[in-house]
Amino acid sequence: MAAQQFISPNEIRARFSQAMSAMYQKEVPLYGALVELVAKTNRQVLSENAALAHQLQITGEINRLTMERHGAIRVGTAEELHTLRRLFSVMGMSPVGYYDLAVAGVPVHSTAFRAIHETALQTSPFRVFTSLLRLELIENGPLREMAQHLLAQRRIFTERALELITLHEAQGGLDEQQAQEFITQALETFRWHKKATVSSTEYQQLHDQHRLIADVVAFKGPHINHLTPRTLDIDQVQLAMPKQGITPKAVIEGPPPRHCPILLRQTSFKALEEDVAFIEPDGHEMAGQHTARFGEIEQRGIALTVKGRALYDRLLQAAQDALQAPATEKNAAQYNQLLAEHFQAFPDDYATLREQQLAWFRYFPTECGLAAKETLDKHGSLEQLIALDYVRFQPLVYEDFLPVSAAGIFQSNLGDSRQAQYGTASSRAAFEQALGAGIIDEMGLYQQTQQRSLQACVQALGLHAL
Ligand code: OOG
Ligand code: NI
Repeated sequence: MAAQQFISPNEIRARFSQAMSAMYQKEVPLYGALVELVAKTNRQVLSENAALAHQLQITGEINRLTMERHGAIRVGTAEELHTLRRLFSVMGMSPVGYYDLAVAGVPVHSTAFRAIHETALQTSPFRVFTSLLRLELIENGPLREMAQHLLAQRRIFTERALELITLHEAQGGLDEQQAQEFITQALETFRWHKKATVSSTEYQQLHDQHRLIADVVAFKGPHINHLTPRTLDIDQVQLAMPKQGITPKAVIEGPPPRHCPILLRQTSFKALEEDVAFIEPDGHEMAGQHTARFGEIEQRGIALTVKGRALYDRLLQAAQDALQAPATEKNAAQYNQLLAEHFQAFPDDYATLREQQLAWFRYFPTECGLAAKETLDKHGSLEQLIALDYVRFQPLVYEDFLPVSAAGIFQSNLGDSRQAQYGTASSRAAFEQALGAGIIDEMGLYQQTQQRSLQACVQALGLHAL
C-alpha cells in the first residue's frame, strides 16, 4: 500500500481526542459544564490580555487551545500497559516521563503518553496520564491473589482493536477507513461500565485495601477517570466553579499565580458517587455505588530546565514544610500565602528566566530581522540578534505532569482520610519492562525543540550558526 494513503497519526490522535471528549461529556455531564466554563474564561482572558493573545499567536498555541485536554487511566497488569503502548503508538503518542506515586501513598507508577514533536503537539496536544497498579505493594496475600485472578480474566481491548493495532504495525499506518474503525474500537477500552465484574463482598474487600485497587480491579476496563481542559486563568475558573454547581478541591496544585506562569497548575472537582451493579455469587445484580470519576482543569506555563525544576521542587517543598500539615480547606489561605512568599525567589520575567537558564524557550526571526537578512552580521551571536530585535523568544510550554501535584489530585479523589505508607523504592525498570519500551526523558524533548527553533532562525536569516 502506498504510504500517502495512510492517515497521519496526528490526525488520528486529534479525532480520537475529540471522540473521547464527546463520550466523556455524555458520561459525566459536569465535565461538559467545565469545558464550557473554561472556553468562556479563555475567550475573556484573550480579549483582555493582548500580550498573552499575541504570545499564543506566535507560538501557534492559540490554534490548539480549544482542543487541548489530557485524560487519565489506570491499568492492572503489565500486559495491559504493554498493549496500551502499542495502541497509543497508532496515534503518535509515546511514553514520556516516569512518575512514582508510591512515595505519596498511592500504589501506582505512571507515565504520560503524548506526542513529542512541536508540530505534532500543535495538531493535537492530547495526553493520557497512565498509571499501572503495583500489586506487589499490597501486603495482604489472599487479596493480592484475588486481584491478580480478576485481572487475568479480563480483556480490556476489543478483538478488532487488537487486529488494527497489529495491522498498523505491519503496514506502517492506517488508511481512512481503518483509522475511523480504530478510533471507534479503541474508544471501547476507555468506556465506563456500570456493571462491575465482582460481587459486593469482593468489591468491599478491594475497596478496604485501597479505593484505587477497587477502581482498577473491579471493572471491565480502564475507564477514563477524568478529562482536563486547559485554561488561561485557573484562579478565575476556580472561583467561578461553585456558581456552576461544581465544587473544586481546596487548593490549586503546583506553583502560585505569577506573571510568567511556570510548569502546571491544576485543580479538580471531587469524584462523583455513581450507581453501579455488582454481580453476586448466585448471578443476580446488586445495586451499589462507586466513586472514581471526576473533572479537572489545568493552566500550563513555561517548561523549566533541570536547574529551574530543582528550584521549583525546593521552593514547593519549603512552602509545604512551613505549613507543617497537608493543605486542606482550613489552611488553604495560609498555604497560598506561604507558597507566594517562597516563590518570590523564583524570577518572574521571561528575560531573567532565560538569562539564568531556568526555562526553555523557542526563538523566532522577527519581521525586522527578515528585512535585514541581506545586511546583518551572519556571525552575530544570539544575544546580539535579540538585542537588535532580529530574533525574539517565546516561552516553550510545559507538556508534562508533576508528581507532587498528581499525588494531590489522586488523594483528593480517593478521599483524604487514610494515607497508606509504602516502601520508597521506585521501580522504573519494572515499568519499562512492562511497557516494552524505554520511557522518553522530557528534558531532552524540550532541549530539541529549543534547538530546532534556533536552527529555523539560522535558516530564515541566513546565519552561519547559532
Ligand atoms: C491520575 C491523577 C493525576 C494529573 O493531572 O496530574 C493526574 C489519576 O487519578 O488516575 O491526572
Ligand atoms: Ni489529570
